[in-house]
Amino acid sequence: MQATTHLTSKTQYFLEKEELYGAHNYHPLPVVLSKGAGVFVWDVDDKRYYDFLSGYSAINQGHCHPRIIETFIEQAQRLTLTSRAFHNDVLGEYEEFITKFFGYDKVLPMNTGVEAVETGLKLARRWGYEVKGVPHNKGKIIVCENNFHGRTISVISFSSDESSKKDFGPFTPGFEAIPYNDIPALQAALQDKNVIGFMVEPIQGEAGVVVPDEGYLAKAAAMCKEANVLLIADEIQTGLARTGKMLACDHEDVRPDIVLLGKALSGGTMPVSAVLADDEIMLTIKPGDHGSTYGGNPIACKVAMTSLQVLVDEKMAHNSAVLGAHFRKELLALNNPHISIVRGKGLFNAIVINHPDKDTAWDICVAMKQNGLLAKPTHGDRIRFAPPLLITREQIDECIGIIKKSMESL
Ligand code: IF1
Repeated sequence: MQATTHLTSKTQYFLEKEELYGAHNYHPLPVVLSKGAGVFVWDVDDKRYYDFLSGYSAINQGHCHPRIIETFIEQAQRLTLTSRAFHNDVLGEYEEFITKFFGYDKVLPMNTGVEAVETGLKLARRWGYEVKGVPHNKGKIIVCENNFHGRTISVISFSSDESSKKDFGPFTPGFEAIPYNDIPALQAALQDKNVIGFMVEPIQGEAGVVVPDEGYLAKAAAMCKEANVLLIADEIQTGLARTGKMLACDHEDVRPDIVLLGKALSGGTMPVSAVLADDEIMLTIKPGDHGSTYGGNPIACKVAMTSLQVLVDEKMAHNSAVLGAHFRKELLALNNPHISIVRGKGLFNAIVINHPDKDTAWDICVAMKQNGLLAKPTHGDRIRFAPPLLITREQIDECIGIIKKSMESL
């Protein structure tokens, strides 16, 4: 039975509005937030919480980062959108900035993460037919079981999560799922000459922060190169300092053929995503072949440059690496019998709860909410812990105390 908590009248007021007028496509924790700053958020009763979800890693730089907000306001008062029908004085500056930042020839700017995923798949298919020479409409892209790449019909077509695809068919063909972190399975799949690409999360987020074996990405990259297959890294959640490096692929010095970015590319202010690739791939798309109304808009471009610069200036990748290791060590030191697994990289972590009552993970999150920390279960028995990357060691230690107290309260 899922634990319930006393809700104030203010909280109830907002929950009831959402229940009455909004689609029921989420099951949020019963908390109504109204303010955020750094690692903290406040609810409508002015109660303060540590945010250990960070907008699903879109808020790596912390809530309402002053430099990012200042950039947003400045550009919003100047020019918000030109569409790509005309040029503007921001897009080229941004394209130069981000391509040099990550070391790729070109960028294709989009908005949401799933649009970057769809764009990456279209680029791979275009390259497959026009450069690799795969017979038309015969191209295959390999993905991993338990993936999460977004919620469009094509992307859920290769999901292994029944709840995200049930009764949304018919689905888009041309994808083959193999087990994650399984080199022999990838080797077998790459035998098919019609394979164009391999799309993978360097760490599977939605699956509960599943970290592959050391060397998996490097071996996969080498095998893809050998097979003339594009490695497409979905760094939408693992990228931008979250795992302790600017990109999670950097842990193994892997340079993907296509990099997908989103979420923290805007520091949690607005949807900004990007696809990075070199000319051989990127120039297969010609004028008019692909685009979007808001893709590469001036606010997005300015905000993205500041969001990236903030990660560097405040050494957030280093902080993530150091405090992530400390956080996992302290979680293990709790020696709580209900924590069966602690896993992650940098400040991208999760615990797996082993308890006969399937609502335990939820109940722990409700208890942590009462004690001032917000986190949410994924897949029932896993709790993801992903605070903003500017958190301090003292704050981590306080949060370990909250987690300890909450787990012992059940
Ligand atoms: C929801 C999950 C996380 C992503 C990766 C692409 C996208 C996502 C690796 C698409 C988005 C979000 C979506 C959000 C919850 C959250 C999520 F639980 F759904 F899977 F973070 F793990 N690639 N992930 O993680 O990006 O289009 O959303 O901008 O849909 O509930 P988007």
